[in-house]
Amino acid sequence: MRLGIIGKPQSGKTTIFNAASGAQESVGDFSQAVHRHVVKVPDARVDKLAEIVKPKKITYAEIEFLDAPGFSGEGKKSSGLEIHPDLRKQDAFMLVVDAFSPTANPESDIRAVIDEMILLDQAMVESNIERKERKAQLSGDKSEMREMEILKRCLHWLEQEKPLIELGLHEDESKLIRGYMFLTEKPLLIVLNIPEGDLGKSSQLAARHQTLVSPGKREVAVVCGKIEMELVSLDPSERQAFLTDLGITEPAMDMVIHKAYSLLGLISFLTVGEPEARAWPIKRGTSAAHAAGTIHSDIERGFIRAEVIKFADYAQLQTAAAIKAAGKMRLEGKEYIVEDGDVMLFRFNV
Ligand SMILES: Nc1nc2c(ncn2[C@@H]2O[C@H](COP(=O)(O)OP(=O)(O)OP(=O)(O)O)[C@@H](O)[C@H]2O)c(=O)[nH]1
Ligand SMILES: [Mg+2]
Repeated sequence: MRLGIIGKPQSGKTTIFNAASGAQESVGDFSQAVHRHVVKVPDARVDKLAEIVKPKKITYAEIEFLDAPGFSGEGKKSSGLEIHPDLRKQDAFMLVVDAFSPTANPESDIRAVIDEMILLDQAMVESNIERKERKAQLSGDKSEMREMEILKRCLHWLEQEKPLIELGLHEDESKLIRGYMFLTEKPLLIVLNIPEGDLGKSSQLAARHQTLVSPGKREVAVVCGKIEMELVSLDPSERQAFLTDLGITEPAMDMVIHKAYSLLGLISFLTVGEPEARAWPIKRGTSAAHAAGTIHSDIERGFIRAEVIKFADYAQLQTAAAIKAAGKMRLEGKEYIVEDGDVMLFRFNV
């Protein structure tokens, strides 16, 4: 899954990128440089399974980050915006907001970047309507006409300065316009980048911005990018002392990655055996058969049944014998909807 890091210049995008990835790209150089990195999604459940089974290999779910410039922070006044083309290919965005500098104005910066995303989408809708409408009318092609009708609804919505994710398109409608890769159709994680001195106030700051949250569409996280970036560069042993010194219990970046993961609509099922303990990302609502298909298409094709153990039961009982004796292993069919943290074993026959 891909997550684009966006924000106005000098908002701390690369700082947050470094904090999330452990990379050491230079910050504060006004370079507007582009960076990419694949990050493991920390998962204490995988660690626990590995501790119990001691597999040869441990594999976490992954997110690919893209740190890319292009937004100006000028909002509706901006002109000639040019964003990195790969930003359109992201599954969701992390909008980094300067809440650390003395002149910071997070509310207006958030609005400005969202306005710029709206402007970019609007330009794309307009040029496509212009280009394709006549052709659709002439051909009378049903699906082209339908696409036009949806594009017009999108345009009307964007003109009201609202992001497309709030338009409430049906799934089949979204599918018809998926190819345009509209920016405002994607979920947004707003990251308030606060100064070191405000660490103690993180939860109040988060609470103050709760109105921005919209389940499945928009989330808010409060982080001090600078501290988090220093934190990932330390040895694990030094890290704890550093955290204690600052009076914080855990790195905020783990929380940010988890929020991003769930904003992408993802959950994980787990597999464990002697070769590997592993987290598998799937969309919430995926059936057992489709989940099996993420491992291998043969397992989906030859699916017989799934043996499912809740992670908490596995962690507590630990051995197959104890789990079975306690009646904590359930047999599920193809249609079973997989839940976050299910430890799964698929029986199949090809
Ligand atoms: N005090 C403080 N300064 C920060 C924080 N995060 C970033 N900065 C500073 O803000 C400046 C810009 O940080 P970058 O991470 O380079 O910002 P950017 O958004 O990547 O900048 P461009 O790529 O040039 O648009 C640097 O001087 C950072 O040290 C923070 O949490 N606290
Ligand atoms: Mg940068």
